[in-house]
Amino acid sequence: MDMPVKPTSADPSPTPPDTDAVETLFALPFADLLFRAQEVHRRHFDPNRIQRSTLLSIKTGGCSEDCGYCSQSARRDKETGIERGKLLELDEVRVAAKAAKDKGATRFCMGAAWRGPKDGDLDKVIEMVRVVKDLGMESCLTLGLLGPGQAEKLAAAGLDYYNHNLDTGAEFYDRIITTHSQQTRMETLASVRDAGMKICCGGIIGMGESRRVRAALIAQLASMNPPPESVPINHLVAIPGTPLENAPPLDPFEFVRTIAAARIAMPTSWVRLSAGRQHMSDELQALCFLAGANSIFYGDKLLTSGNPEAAHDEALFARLGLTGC
Ligand code: SAM
Ligand code: DTB
Ligand code: SF4
Repeated sequence: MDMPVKPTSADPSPTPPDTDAVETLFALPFADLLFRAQEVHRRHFDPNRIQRSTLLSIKTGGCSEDCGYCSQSARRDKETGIERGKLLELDEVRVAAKAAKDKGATRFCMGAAWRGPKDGDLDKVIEMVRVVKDLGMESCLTLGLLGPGQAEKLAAAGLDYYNHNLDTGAEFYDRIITTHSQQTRMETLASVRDAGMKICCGGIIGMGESRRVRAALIAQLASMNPPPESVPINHLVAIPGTPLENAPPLDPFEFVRTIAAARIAMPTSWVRLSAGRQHMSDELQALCFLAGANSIFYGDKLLTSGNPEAAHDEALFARLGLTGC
């Protein structure tokens, strides 16, 4: 039977759950939580189809911000060994996007280690968006905070998605990042929405936050009106030299619970099993798909860290009867 791969409007989303309600989901017996997530997932998506996005770092390192998980902050490039790069040339982007398309990715996401783009840089990035669109792929950018008029320029260039994560629950935010507030990120998200683009917004799990903080993050994402079309759930990649290199290990089932809670709270969003897959077993990834994840980053690199080889993902898809979309 053919199942819809796009959200349907037949079943309007109920009132989004608040933090208490999401915490109640987290506390369900594992089998009950996964059953609930599967029910919701199957109502809106084909459970056997997974969207694939490929990432490219178009400007690496030297960032002014102090996000505790990130290898690209200028404050610790000696400790992380990340070399500062210049903005990539258009041809480098074209070659990488074409290779991603040939491997089966349908969206190409370009990330820059900036607090936010300067207007001159934005013009160059807009040319990159055109290159991606000309290849027939969906485009996504993550450039940091946007200034006045910048979201409109990106929308006018045809950008499909802007990625800007809330990263963690509001009450935990200043334990991880001090150089900007979560509120400023909400303002950028509002400007992206007002300009008419789709939003990709999620967070990172495994930074030493409590379950309550994880539930608050999911509730905050679900309360956006409308919720983000794409919700990346990253597992912290504990990068040597960053303040979070020794973050306490997370119970893998707690990560699966977070995916399930995101799926139930945001029934029609694409939930992406994002950073951290390189350290996950195939079995754990399969549980994440059962919990309602239906998108991945695909290709052997994220921004500065590794990701499973495309051939490995293809083999996993074949073993699980999954196909791309
Ligand atoms: N500078 C821009 C910004 O901060 O929005 C764009 C690039 S930034 C690297 C994009 C996202 O990558 C972050 O918001 C964070 O969620 C994720 N990220 C960065 N480092 C990570 C890590 N070590 N583990 C998991 N996710 C990470
Ligand atoms: C997102 O939520 N995760 C991606 C993308 N959006 C930009 C980034 C993951 C970065 C993982 C660490 C690294 O490779 O430096
Ligand atoms: Fe800079 Fe983004 Fe890394 Fe924060 S997450 S240090 S803003 S590149």
